[in-house]
Amino acid sequence: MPEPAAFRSHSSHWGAFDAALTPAGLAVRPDAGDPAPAALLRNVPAALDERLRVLAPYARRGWLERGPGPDPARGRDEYVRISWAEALDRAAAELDRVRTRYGNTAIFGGSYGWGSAGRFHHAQSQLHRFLAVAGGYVRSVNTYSSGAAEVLLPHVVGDHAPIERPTTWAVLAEHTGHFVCFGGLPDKNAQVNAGGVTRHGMAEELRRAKRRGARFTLVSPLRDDLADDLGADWLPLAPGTDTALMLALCFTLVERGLHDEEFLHTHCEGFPELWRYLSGSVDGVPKSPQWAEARCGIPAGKIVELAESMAAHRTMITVSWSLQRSRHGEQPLWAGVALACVLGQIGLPGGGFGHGYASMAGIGAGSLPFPLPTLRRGLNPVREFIPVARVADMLLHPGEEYDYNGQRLRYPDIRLVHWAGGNPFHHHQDLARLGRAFTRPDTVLVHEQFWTATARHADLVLPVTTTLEREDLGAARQDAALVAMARVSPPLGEAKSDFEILSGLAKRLGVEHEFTEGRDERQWLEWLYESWRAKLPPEADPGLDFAEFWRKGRIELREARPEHVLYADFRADPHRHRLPTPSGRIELFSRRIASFGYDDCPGHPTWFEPEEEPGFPLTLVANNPATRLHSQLDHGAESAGAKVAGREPVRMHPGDAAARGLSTGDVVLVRSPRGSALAGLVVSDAVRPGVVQLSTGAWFDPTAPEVATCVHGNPNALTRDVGSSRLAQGCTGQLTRVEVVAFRGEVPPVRAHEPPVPG
Ligand SMILES: Nc1nc2c(c(=O)[nH]1)N[C@H]1C(S)=C(S)[C@@H](COP(=O)(O)OP(=O)(O)OC[C@H]3O[C@@H](n4cnc5c(=O)[nH]c(N)nc54)[C@H](O)[C@@H]3O)O[C@H]1N2
Ligand SMILES: Nc1nc2c(c(=O)[nH]1)N[C@H]1C(S)=C(S)[C@@H](COP(=O)(O)OP(=O)(O)OC[C@H]3O[C@@H](n4cnc5c(=O)[nH]c(N)nc54)[C@H](O)[C@@H]3O)O[C@H]1N2
Ligand SMILES: [Mo]
Repeated sequence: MPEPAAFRSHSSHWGAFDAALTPAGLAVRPDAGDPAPAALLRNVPAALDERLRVLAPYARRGWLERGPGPDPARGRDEYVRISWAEALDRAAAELDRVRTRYGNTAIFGGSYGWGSAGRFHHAQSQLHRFLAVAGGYVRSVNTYSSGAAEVLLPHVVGDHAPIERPTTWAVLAEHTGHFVCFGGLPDKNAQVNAGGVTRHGMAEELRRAKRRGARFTLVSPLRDDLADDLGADWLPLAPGTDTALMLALCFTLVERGLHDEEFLHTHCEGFPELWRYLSGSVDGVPKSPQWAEARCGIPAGKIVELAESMAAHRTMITVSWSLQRSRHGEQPLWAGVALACVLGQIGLPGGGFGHGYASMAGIGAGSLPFPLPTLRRGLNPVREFIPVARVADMLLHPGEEYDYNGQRLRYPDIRLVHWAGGNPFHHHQDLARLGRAFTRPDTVLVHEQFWTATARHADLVLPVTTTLEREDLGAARQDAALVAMARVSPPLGEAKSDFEILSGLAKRLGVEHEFTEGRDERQWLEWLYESWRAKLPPEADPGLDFAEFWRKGRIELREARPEHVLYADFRADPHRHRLPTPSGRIELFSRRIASFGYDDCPGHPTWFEPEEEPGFPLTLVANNPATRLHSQLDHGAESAGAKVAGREPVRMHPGDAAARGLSTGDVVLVRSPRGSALAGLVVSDAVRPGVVQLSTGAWFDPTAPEVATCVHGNPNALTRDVGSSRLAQGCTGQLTRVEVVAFRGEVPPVRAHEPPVPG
């Protein structure tokens, strides 16, 4: 009998687990206390798959031979293996050349991306700390996740409370009578939480509500955005038309006297302005159920019935982040808030609205009352920033002006891009355009674990360890445990941690001590733990020193999930508990937004007719993937097992498939005005007619451009690179107009999972 493998505690954005290295590869066991471990755990062993790992530092041949400078070959060049010493010397010399010659405003260190779980080896924080001590960098603000919401919510409710302190699941399970779910509450997304999750509890809480008799309405183009057994009434609306439906619900409630006039008067600012628009006195168009039916495809009778049920029950309106990740994405969120105000249940247990339930496992799970061990990022002396999704505009249009949240800003002139922990050649829109943008800088530095499309656009690729090859502390604000993330494998090849790489660069730039503060990795973990512990309130002290914690593997941070109702105080006394908005109330009309004069984001929730693209009759939903986290571990078992004909599955309604002569298993060409992608067809009546769904994250594969922009099925080959509006400039990747046709001819192989260098 072989020795039983030693399982050690570990964690990921999709859950805690135990892992052991065995002769047969990495063995992964879900955390024993997790009631619903994520299927994504099946991808974890692929982290140690050597074929796709960057195993040594590499330089792009053109950059090595011709030196720094804009280069159209970036993205299609060869790579040359170099030593660590040479890689670090060259990277440090180039950082120094750029900052000396052009100043630190020529360095883009936004470096957006999820990286891995772990409080210390958080790639973006490490990079920001390093660039700050090296003189500063242009940063990015807001996220791809909820960029429109992050800018809009402070205008409407004063801060980000609906995302940071939502009513907890425990309260909803107990009190909500009717869940009205715009964008659903998909189990697939609640697998994930930034930083980790030790207890996947949402499904359980929804079932508790169901057993109590709660009713569910799913408003989404996809039927599987809410678990089957909840027995939801499915309203399959046309994507991008929620605002029309919400405005008509408001209209109906008021017209039938089902609105809460007092709440609108005492707790809201600007309902009279909104009503002038809803009633049609502004534009001659009442926002009636018939008006909405023509736009969203939900029958007027159904809309009236829904309005009546919402008024008759304790109703929670949930708006998923996906709704705001599109053109005019500010509007459905604002209209959702307005709808909740018209109903008047905000601040009541189980009533009101929520934004992002199920978009992340932690939303509604409650929040720790104290901070977590956190790496300080340091002070960045550079003031320039961009809204995160304007990265290609920045590289293509240095010096050009644009609008953002009432400010007129100018794009900086970037010479050096430094990225660690993100994959823009998966996450950004219109990847062919991003490819052109990436030819512009003098130098692109990328720290990566895998030969991703972003690594293949770098001039220097610096190989990074995965969490399995290093030690860290795993925890998230919305979770209840601190996990010792033990090392379970030696580093693959010559991989180093981001910390080690950046320490090497800092040394060469003469700021080693400022960066490391004289600690090695183990000492940092110990210091983060002990200094965190010292600041905890006595009742929260775990009573273990670092060595004891590390041996134990885990600390439970809190016993029970707290019960919290968003805006309970504000409801009870809107004068004592004013919201931090200009009026102190919820702003259904914002004088401040109106004063910006933006035609694409006026002073109250407004319907915009969709921008048609003739010849592209279908709407593509490019949602987050069920089988992986973004592009991470796309080659893992769970992700690979769902591919069709070796490509990302694209789902289509049977009627649309029949009209095009298509069936399940076909390789299809998805086209948009921006580009094209090959994908594998799945015919399904869970998809509304007129809609196709192709999730994000298949590794971008531009190796057969004569056939398609991407032959593997990354939807960002198709999406449009435009901001949500001049207000928020948020990511709009969720929705795009496309056509789908049968692919005829020889199907090119997928090369995304073949490294560009000899193995
Ligand atoms: N069309 C469309 N596009 C979208 C979306 C959409 O809905 N539609 N959604 C958007 C959203 S919400 C998001 S959040 C983004 C996600 O976009 P990203 O966060 O960029 O996606 P990931 O695949 O998680 O990329 C993380 C990368 O970091 C690497 N990595 C992991 N750990 C480490 C580490 O320790 N060090 C280093 N150096 N690297 C590491 C991984 O290998 C991976 O390549 O995508 C966005 N893109
Ligand atoms: N498994 C898994 N989970 C994840 C992630 C992942 O990559 N994989 N990513 C994480 C991240 S970073 C984020 S930000 C969140 C994202 O959280 P969300 O933005 O909520 O997730 P999506 O899957 O993009 O969209 C949710 C659903 O909205 C529906 N939808 C799309 N457009 C419309 C519309 O116009 N109207 C209506 N009513 N519905 C619409 C789609 O059918 C889609 O399935 O997910 C997180 N969770
Ligand atoms: Mo996200």
